[in-house]
Amino acid sequence: MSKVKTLGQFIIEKQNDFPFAKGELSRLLRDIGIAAKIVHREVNKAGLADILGEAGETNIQGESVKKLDVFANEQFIAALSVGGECCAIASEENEDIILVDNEQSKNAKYVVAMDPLDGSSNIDVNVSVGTIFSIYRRISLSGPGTLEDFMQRGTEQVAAGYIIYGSSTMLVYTTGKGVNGFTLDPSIGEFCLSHPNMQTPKSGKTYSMNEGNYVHFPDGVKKYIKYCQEEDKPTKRPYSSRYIGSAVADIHRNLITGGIYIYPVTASSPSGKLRLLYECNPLAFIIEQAGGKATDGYRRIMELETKTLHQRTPFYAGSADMVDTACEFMSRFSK
Ligand code: P6P
Repeated sequence: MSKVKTLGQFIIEKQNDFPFAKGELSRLLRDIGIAAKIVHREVNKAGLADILGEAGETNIQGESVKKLDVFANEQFIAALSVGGECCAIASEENEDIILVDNEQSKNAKYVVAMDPLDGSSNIDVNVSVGTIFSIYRRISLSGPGTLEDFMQRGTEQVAAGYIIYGSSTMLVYTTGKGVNGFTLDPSIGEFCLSHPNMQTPKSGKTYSMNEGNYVHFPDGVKKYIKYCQEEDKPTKRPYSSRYIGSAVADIHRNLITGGIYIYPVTASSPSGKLRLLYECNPLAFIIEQAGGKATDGYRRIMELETKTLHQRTPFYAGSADMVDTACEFMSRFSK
């Protein structure tokens, strides 16, 4: 056990990196870790729906069974509310912000934006899914949080992370001083440091996108796909196409092995599909901190103006050299 460093130990240790830290952010990250363990437990038995009951029905214990994204949303809201360090929450599952109005929370320093269970349609086929979170300092001075507290650029994020519920459950986060990954050891119920100081390769051999939308892709993306498929040994092409349909899983794989994830504008998603506030900005923060890049095809994701809670954006993210090449194609062929 002596070699194992738990998430809690790591957070406290790193708290000293912030001279004025009084522990609020540390407690906020701890609260997220607690909810992640509860969601992990439910995600990992989702396949037992026949026994446990389908969403919207009651299980053999007579309890109502919730859809897992609803369950995950409730767990993260509960953990953040009880923890007292967050005054408002924005969630993919909720149209409007959720005010945390208990005595301790309403003057808390932070707000949290999250996608509680991204890719949840994959649950039924046992494919990895994830939670994405983004933490900002509030702009409003005191009292209940406000919508304005969330209308900040990604560069203002204090911390960001994701939890991937896959062959193992991992929590990966950054506070702006590098990226660290923790793997849940269910035997002790702790996230343990397994991927210290994660750095993504400058280039890779994987491109991830839903090529089923090819006919509606911008010309720059079409040209980039053909570039990925050309034979060229010096640049290790052709690349491999790997697309899981769960951004956290695709981004996590590409973060480790190198690669690029692209969700461009399409006919059904003319502004892109992914959400700026609680998907693209937090993933971009992590990817940049690991040495990668994240753009909308032209501009740095984290510099885009956040105008609405559920605003969508095209997303080109991953190994720096691959994102640069894809954006060159966009500049040349899709001005
Ligand atoms: P499509 C999941 O719904 C998600 O938001 C991302 O996690 C994933 O990469 C993408 O949408 C999949 O979308 O249109 O390819 O099925």
